Amino acid sequence: MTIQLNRREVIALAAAASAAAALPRMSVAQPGPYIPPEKLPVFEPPEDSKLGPLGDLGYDAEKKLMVLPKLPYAFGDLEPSIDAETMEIHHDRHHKAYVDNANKALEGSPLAALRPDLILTMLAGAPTKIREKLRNNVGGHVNHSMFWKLMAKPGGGDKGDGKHDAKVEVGGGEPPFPLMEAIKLTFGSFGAKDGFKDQFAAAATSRFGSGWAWLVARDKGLAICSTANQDNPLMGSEMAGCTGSPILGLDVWEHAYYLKYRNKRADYVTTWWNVVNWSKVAQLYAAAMK
Ligand code: MN3
Repeated sequence: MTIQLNRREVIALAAAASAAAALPRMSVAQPGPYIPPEKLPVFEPPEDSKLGPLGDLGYDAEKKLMVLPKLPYAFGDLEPSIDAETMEIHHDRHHKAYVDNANKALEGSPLAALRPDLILTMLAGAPTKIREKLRNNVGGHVNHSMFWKLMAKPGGGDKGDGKHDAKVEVGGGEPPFPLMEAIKLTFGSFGAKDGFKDQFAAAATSRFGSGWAWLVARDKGLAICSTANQDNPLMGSEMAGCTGSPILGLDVWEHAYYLKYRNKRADYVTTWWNVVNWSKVAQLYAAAMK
């Protein structure tokens, strides 16, 4: 028999499991204190993480399983910014490992009934036994699912000049209105010295070790930040050191660039601008501003 849980029941179950796991360990004979259900902490994930415009982030709702999403382009399409071999290993091996390990961690957990992006929003309330595994692997899964969709074959960007088929997503160029105006307002300029691109690149290159650089929308404005490992701003500032709705993310783990760029992370960041899918970033921005 399959037990169908509604959203509220999933949340209550996760909270109960978390509270139980958080209880101090006692000797075997002593039962832990009873916590009445109404006293259990409630971790309420929002209806939407604002990542809706990205579509499926690699989740099979029927089977309640994370799945490796197909790339929206061929391995070699992002060359010369990112080489085909790096893309293949990054997607087929690294991302797949996050998916497999996320499913392993979620086995038997009511959290498996939630979309991966929503799991991130309520990670602080996840049972301590699996929290770090979810942090690393559901985090890794969402981060990479986002990353692939926020890039496109270089093409100068869709500037609305009629030279591009709107259905064909193109990388590079500049953000469309009104995101461009918001970027200029917040960071001074888009591409001029010390403007947005420089500030984002600084976040990417100064992240020590493995992590991500992010452009997030929060409080009706924009901010740049970076997170360690596979943390995502959706996890909140306490856990990720950064909060907001992520609208652009750059993977700065060595596996993302080392084959082609070796230790030159800054060069990888510089050429990465040529594959950024600004129309997708703009859609995330619009969703976050609602
Ligand atoms: Mn990666």
